[in-house]
Amino acid sequence: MSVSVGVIMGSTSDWETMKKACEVLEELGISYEKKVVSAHRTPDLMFEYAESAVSRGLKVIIAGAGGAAHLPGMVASKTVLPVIGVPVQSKALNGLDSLLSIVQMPGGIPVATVAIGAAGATNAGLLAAQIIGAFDPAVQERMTERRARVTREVLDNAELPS
Ligand code: RP5
Repeated sequence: MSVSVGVIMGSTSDWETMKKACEVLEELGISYEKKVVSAHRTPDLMFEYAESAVSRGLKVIIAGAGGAAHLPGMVASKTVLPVIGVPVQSKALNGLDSLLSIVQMPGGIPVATVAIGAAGATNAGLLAAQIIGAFDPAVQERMTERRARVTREVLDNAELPS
């Protein structure tokens, strides 16, 4: 059976952030692959990855990058699969550069952009699961159970020390 979600990132230095997306996918039992694919350093590989994604059976691509973060937008331009962009927190500008590079796509080529850094990567994993879950009742059921667990955990810890 083919892998459902492709998790790609511009550099090995993005892994610390992007592993949050993979952790969520693992928790929800969604098959995924992970790979460094750089828009700037390996542009031919990026094109090949995006162009072959549909035929390889991927359903969603999560792409994380920092700085001049072209990866999600360029991948989105070469596939009709939904692309979720994760702005990795950069050193120089704290990820604002990554966010603006990813979120400000011109009309016609969408990238679903999440928050900067680890929270964004976690949400990218969840959003990918929700997209898969819309067509896979078992995944949707696991998402529903996860939501209920998170709610329970908050309610169980709602009381603050006086
Ligand atoms: C981007 O440049 C990567 O996505 C990474 O966030 C950033 C820095 O890359 P390294 O210099 O750490 O390889 O392409």
